[in-house]
Amino acid sequence: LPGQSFASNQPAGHPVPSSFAGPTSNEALLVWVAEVVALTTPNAVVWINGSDEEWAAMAARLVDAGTMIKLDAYPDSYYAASDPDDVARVEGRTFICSVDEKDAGPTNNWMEPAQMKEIMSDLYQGCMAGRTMYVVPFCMGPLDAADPKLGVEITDSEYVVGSMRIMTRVGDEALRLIESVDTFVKCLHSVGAPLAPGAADVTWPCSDTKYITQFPEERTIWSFGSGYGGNALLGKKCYSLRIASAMARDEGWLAEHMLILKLISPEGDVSYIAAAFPSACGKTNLAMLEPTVPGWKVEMLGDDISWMRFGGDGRLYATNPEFGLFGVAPGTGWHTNPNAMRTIEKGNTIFTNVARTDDGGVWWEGMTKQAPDHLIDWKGRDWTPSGVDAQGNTLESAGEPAAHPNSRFCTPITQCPMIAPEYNSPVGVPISAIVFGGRRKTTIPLVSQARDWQHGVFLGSTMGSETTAAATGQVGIVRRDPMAMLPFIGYDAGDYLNHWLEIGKHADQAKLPKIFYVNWFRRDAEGGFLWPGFGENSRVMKWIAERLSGKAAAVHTPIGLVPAVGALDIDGLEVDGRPMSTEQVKQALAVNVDEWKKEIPLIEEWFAFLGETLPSGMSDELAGLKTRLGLL
Ligand code: GTP
Ligand code: SPV
Ligand code: MN
Repeated sequence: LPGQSFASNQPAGHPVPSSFAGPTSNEALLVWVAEVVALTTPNAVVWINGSDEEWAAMAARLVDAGTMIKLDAYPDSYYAASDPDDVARVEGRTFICSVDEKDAGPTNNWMEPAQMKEIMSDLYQGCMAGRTMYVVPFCMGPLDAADPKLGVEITDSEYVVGSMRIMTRVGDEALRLIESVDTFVKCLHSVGAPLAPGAADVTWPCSDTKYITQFPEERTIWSFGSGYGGNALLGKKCYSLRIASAMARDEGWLAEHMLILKLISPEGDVSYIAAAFPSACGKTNLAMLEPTVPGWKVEMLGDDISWMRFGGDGRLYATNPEFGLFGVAPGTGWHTNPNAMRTIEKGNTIFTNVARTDDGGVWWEGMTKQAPDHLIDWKGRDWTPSGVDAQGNTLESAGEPAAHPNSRFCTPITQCPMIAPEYNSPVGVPISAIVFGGRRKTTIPLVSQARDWQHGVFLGSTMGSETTAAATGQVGIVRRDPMAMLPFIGYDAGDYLNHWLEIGKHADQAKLPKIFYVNWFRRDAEGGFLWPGFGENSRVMKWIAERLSGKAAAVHTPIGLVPAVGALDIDGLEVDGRPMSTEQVKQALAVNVDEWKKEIPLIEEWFAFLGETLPSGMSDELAGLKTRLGLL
């Protein structure tokens, strides 16, 4: 089979081996499945129908094979440990293979589509030997959407099937839609570890060679070599952000790395808010916020991805394309995110790279203040808080965290006790505020508001954040992460910012969401967090809601509007059991001109890197900021 033509649109009538015919009459799908079978040579092909019985049988086989461990502490929950070298997204191996190099822009890796297909077709050749190939039809977003976004993931990983089943709407209903709509995104995934006849399998097959590749013009995804999260669950970042952002540019909507929440005031006023924070910077936690401010309530609609389009009334409506939560485990506990704990407790969860307790439960750093006396760490080794065993011998795991910093829980969104009843609405919810936020030790105040849409786009475009364990590479380095989308923009970043400006221009200005910028992660001189975060972030959300309703006061600063003295409700706010001092609140909110003067060259360097597609509106905003800081 010539690698080049494989998975491109084949003329009808291409011979389909009858044994792979499958439960569909969709010719394009059957042809594609047959082509992948011929290329990857699996032992068997299984079409996933999405039923509970199907998963029960599959999970039982996975437990028998040692791929997953059944957890006694929660119903129908499983534990998987990845290969220690396959623990996060691999941005360096992620490509946007647009036809034209300039359409990938300076922020993406690029290779000519034909060249990439040749390389990957060689890798795919026979790569499923000895394994079962699964065909997973899925729908991103509600099945009754006017324009359902469909996909089919072909994968040789049972872990991927089990996770896709939680994260997306999988199975027969999606397949029926694929038949009637007749357009779907082809998502090809292999762990890249063929099994020789009679050879023993490992618990987490993967390959040292990894490629995560998007072909935006063809709306096609090819992934090879990794079984982990965003590398392998192709409905998530590859489809719903990289491919969807290119669709959204063409069709006039937004595909964003954002949570969606519903904020309800004591009077019952509702604001829907979307917020973009980079990976492992607080989306899941804010989405499940349990307010400490009396009378305020939050409900969750999504924790990672938001698709937003204008409704007939001129407002921007958001839907969550996902159906599950793939949340960061470390830091999640009853004192930080009780709603996540309640969601997990209900079961039906796949945990990856967490630690296991002696009673068949799970643990990770931050779940409880005190670690249990004994754990099996994510590498399968004995672990104790002291690093010594009962005999006084130092353990191999000593000094290491018990759970990987990017360990995750994968759990159905419907189990979340504070999910908004309208989460499954095919039209979505009207967004009143968009919040950007990074992880910054300095400079960025707790909260500020953009003066207008263009200024808000500027704030998002210049956002910096410390890197986290969600992607491989060094952690804690401040990098620019526009709208928290740096690793997920499926086209040129300057064009992306221009698309944001266009969205603002085409709308009724009064109906556009107001834009805010937050930072939960500012530090004091001793390195401690200035702001207690988590439930206390409701104080910031309250200020945002009251800005929308015109109730809260703000003062102009060179960087935007910040809460006026007394406008942020800090009534009863305590840190470590003591009232938070007004001095500390001031420090969290401070706009420090000297810090901002240091930020300017970083923004200039970033804008220069973006190059000639950077919209002039962004340079205008930068010049305005410099003027206000007294630098021009
Ligand atoms: P992805 O799923 O990777 O996109 O991440 P996310 O943005 O959903 O991040 P998540 O909410 O899972 O938070 C990541 C880490 O940040 C966890 O360890 C949290 O405990 C921590 N975190 C979240 N909110 C706060 C906060 O308000 N203050 C502090 N100090 N830490 C927080
Ligand atoms: C992220 O890294 O932003 C995630 C996890 O949400 S992953 O699915 O791996 O992309
Ligand atoms: Mn994410």
